[in-house]
Amino acid sequence: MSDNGGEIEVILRWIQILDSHDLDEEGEFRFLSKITTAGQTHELAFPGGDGYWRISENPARNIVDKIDLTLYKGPAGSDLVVEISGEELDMLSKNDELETYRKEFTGDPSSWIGRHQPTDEGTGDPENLTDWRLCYDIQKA
Ligand SMILES: [Ca+2]
Ligand SMILES: [Ca+2]
Ligand SMILES: [Ca+2]
Repeated sequence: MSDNGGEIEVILRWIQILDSHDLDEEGEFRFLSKITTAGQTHELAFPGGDGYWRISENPARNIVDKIDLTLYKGPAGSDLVVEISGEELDMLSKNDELETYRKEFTGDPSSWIGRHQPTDEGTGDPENLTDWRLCYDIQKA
């Protein structure tokens, strides 16, 4: 296992829903994160169990803030892949899948440290997906 000697923590801060994928503009969402580093994938389903978050696409209340959920804490390998998928639950039809977020970090792990958010890389910002947005921090653990 490659280990550059440092430990990192990936912490989800907030998500925002741009398209509820539901007729009443309020969807029921659950997410799955897959953090891969040092040859291992760490999965976390949230909010967990049979739970879901009911989130409106109304711009006045479409953000779930202060999530502060640790998706991974441990050694940093030579690269890191952050992948988060989400789905909107439906009773009578197939669930709707949100666009999957995926970002690969390479090089010196110290360059991964910081806030990753939808508003700092202009058009095509990777945290600004077609139907949702997210913000997370990578910190030294
Ligand atoms: Ca739906
Ligand atoms: Ca629904
Ligand atoms: Ca960004």
